[in-house]
Amino acid sequence: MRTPFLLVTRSCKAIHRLQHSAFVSPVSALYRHQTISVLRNSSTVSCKDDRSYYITTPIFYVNASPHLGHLYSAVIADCLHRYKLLQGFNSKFATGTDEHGLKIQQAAEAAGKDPLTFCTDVSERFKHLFNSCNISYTDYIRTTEQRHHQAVKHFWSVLWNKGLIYKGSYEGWYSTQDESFLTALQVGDAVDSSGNEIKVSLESGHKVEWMKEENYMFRLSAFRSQLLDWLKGNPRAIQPEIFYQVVLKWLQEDLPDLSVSRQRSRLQWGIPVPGDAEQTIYVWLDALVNYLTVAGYPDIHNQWWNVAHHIVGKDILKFHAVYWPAFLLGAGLPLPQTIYVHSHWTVGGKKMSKSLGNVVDPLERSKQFTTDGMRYFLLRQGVPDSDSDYTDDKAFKLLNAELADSLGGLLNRCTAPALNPAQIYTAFCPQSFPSEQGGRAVGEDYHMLEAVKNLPAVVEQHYESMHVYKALEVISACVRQTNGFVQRHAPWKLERSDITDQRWLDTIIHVSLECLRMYGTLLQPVVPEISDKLLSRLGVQPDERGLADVNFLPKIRGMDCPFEGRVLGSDTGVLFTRLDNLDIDKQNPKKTKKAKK
Ligand code: ME8
Repeated sequence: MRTPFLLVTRSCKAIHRLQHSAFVSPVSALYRHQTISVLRNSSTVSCKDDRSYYITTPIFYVNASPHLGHLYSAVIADCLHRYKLLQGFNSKFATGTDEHGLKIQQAAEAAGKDPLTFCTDVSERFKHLFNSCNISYTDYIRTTEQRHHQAVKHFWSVLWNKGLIYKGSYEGWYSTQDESFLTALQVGDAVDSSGNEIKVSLESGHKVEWMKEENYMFRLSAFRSQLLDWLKGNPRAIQPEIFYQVVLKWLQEDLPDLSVSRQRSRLQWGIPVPGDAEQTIYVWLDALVNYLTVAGYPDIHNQWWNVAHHIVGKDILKFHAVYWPAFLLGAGLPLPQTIYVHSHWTVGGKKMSKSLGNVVDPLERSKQFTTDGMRYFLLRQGVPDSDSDYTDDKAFKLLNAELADSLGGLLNRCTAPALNPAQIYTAFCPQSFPSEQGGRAVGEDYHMLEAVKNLPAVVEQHYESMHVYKALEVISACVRQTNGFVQRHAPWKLERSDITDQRWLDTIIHVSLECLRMYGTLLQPVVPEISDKLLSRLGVQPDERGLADVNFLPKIRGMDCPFEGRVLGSDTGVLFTRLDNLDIDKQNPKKTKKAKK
């Protein structure tokens, strides 16, 4: 039974190596693409059923409404999920809400609602945002669900039965806002808005309080060397690398045992410790187990749990890269394959906060910029390694330049009735554009073809490492090159009555449509609606949109092009309507002004 699986795995690796070699050697002949494409096709067939992929977002606290940063976490995960589906993986994608803990208990009290009603209301707001923004989750988990309670209790019992949890007492700092315990070194002095001296977390800036209570402790200290071994043996387990280094550093410092419960008298809103009704399970232990709950823990989690990848913001790295792997090692479960970490969005250079009045509502913005516009902006401008700054002005300029003018303009040119009166995928003429120079195409045109041919491998590498902005950067550069190609040869100036001119005109359009087909296919994970519109207009059917089908410009290699001669799709609508920034200012005068300060 084992051999076929190994064979499949090896063949997938071989394909990956080949794709990589195509990327590092851009001078490769156009023929090589064909080889890769055939292999890709076979890889999809042979690996499909064996290739599962499980991606998660953090589950979001329901103490406040969703903001731009939350949507960012979800859009990154959605992009990777869609990309894996395009590669032929069987992908599972979980998101949801984190509903227990003191912070939620207090927020519900302040709202005058019972906690569950309060959680349901806010959880629905997250769900609504994600549905509106095409976040194609396959499971939406709420920690108040029964299936999750069962998973957490089971997980706790496993740790308890292994002697990894003991009754002790905790004395130290606690931040309710972060639901986190802190050492004296992590705490500093500050003054609150009423002028009172307070202690705050140096990392988050949130207020901390001294607490002393009897509770259960997890033997975190016992896992330090195992965690170090894991990371040293898996240098790509935490990406980007700067965050991997941060975690290594943490593990070289003191790693005290961790309090994993709170007294029920202080925290009622949570899952009781099995066998001790006086204690409530610590909200982070409860929350982290959500990833297992969705995988089907404790009964049927193996298929998904072996292939888990987490997307997390930088502020919750320690919980995911230290506590969570330690809990999993304790429970005898595999560790996540990758923890992808992203940095934060600031607004006008400042941290988003209610008191500054600069919280960006992603739902409102996605109505102004369109859902795909919002997704494109976040992924094009969001850099995982460092914080990115949001302004409306940046968004509208970027979207107008890259989606409306560059990509939309290119489609318009190739499909305009003036240049393409038959409204078809025009024919490619090998005499006009031979595989080696000698026809009417010039050196720059061959460079463009080389860049577009290599695009899938380059984009794939960037998607795999969560550097989506780099993938979009190279796609955008290719779109510009294709516009340059059209501009250079000015097909509108060609003499249609001359048969060679007509053939060259058709070839220019054919090559541009092939480029657009590549862009539409590769952009699907980022802008699914725009890509659908683009590919439909090119007449590319839904079953021709996988990464294995992307075979670029086969005619130049003397092969058939299945699209040549096809009638274009009938939707002639604009791909992305130019945004008017005055509209944004009018609709949202106060917030826009503040954001620009
Ligand atoms: O931390 N920019 O939930 P959360 C980008 N419930 N991302 C941001 C951001 C910003 N300005 N602000 C927050 C929790 N985020 C826990 C997770 S998982 C088992 C439990 C990101 O609602 C943040 O980094 O406070 C995190 O990844 C996510 O939003 C959820 O934050």
